[in-house]
Amino acid sequence: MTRSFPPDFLWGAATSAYQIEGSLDADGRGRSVWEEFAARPGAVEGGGDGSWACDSYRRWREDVDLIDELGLGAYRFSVSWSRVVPDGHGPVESRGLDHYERFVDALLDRGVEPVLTLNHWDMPQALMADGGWVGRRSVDAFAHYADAVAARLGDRVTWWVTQNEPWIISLLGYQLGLHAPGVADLGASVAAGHHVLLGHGAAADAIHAHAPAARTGCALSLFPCDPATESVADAAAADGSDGYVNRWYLDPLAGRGYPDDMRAHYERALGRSLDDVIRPGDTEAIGGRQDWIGVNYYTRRVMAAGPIDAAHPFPWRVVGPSGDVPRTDEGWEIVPDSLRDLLLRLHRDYPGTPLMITENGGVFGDGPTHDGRVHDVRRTDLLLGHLRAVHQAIEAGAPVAGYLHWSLLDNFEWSLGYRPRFGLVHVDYPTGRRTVKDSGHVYAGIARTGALPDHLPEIAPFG
Ligand code: IFM
Repeated sequence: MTRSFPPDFLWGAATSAYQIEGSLDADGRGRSVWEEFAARPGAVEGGGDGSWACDSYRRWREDVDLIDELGLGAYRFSVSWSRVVPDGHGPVESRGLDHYERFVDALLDRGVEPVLTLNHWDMPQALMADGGWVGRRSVDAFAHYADAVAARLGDRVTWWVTQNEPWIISLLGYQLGLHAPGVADLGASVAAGHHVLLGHGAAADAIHAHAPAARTGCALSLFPCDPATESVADAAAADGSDGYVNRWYLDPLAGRGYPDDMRAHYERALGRSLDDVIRPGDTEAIGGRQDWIGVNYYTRRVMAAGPIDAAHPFPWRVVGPSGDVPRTDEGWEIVPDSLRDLLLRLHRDYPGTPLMITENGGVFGDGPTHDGRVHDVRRTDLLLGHLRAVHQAIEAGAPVAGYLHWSLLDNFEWSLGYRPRFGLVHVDYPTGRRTVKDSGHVYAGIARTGALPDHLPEIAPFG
């Protein structure tokens, strides 16, 4: 049976500026929090940073050709905040905007829909003077930046992602200190997450002021939370974890304010009210500006109840699945059915809001073999499994507008450096050489036809 997707379904792939661009000093770019963080000994596995990455700031034409060859109808990329407002609050650097304008025009010339992310984590380092996202001034700085990008590109970009993964920014950047800016403080993480959401609201307003027809959303890292056992305690742990990871972001974006259960967990853990952080009017400033929900889905969380202690501010633990389950090379469980259920849950709980898979993929280390090709069979399987799940969700009524695979290219995976490879296209980092992997060829066939065959034709490189 061949599964056909809706004719206007967007087939695409995703990347982000810091992870692929390199050229960190070009065209007046300012220093970002990631250069600062990556320079800390031990912060990045292998000691690398984004200074070279895939060299895409210079090779962007080659990347547009690749997107075209792959037959993609959409490409999600991020504008580097530090290229546009190098010192965070001050003048706009037009050379940075010129670059993205050329890039967007080249995509449009090829019939590729740009999906533009404003914040994929490379905040200007200068904003750390006010605490980065912990400081409320970050919201104004972000609105200033969004205004500059929308003034330049609002006439030609329809799909805007204001923030990428607010929970990950809050968790890894400010609660655990594993990402830039390397802060480890629960209270700071709550303030940062809140300001990221206020930033979404302010940016969406700035975008709509320039482009009333623009469609603004956040890309949320959504992890379905399943109980490890049938016990009541584990069910409560899964629900609590869902509040922490998913509902804390979904509900305010939908205009419902923060969920009471999770607010109570935070206030208990911090020993104080959040009233000084979440102020009157904030709920209204965040909500009602979400034209769609961006779904970044990789895996689920299997949860058990556990005691609160210094390392666990909440009464739950991630315990992982029991038994031998399929995993990526990074150990993440591969569960396509959870993506289907997640899409249906979003459709049920936030009815009428279009959904787009803004990221989905996995780490598989395959590289070129004797024939010069990359036979990444496991990535192909992961891709097909998840596309089947998306198709099932659509058949059951979920309004899914598109699927953007993470990632187009192997790239800089933050604190894990260059080891994990997520790309449909292999990148040889010393030379920058790109080789489309077998999964990329398979995806190209699906994107061209809009259909998912049960049996794949033999994989043939383009031409
Ligand atoms: O590489 C990241 C991306 O920047 C944000 N979402 C998850 C991806 C894989 O870890």
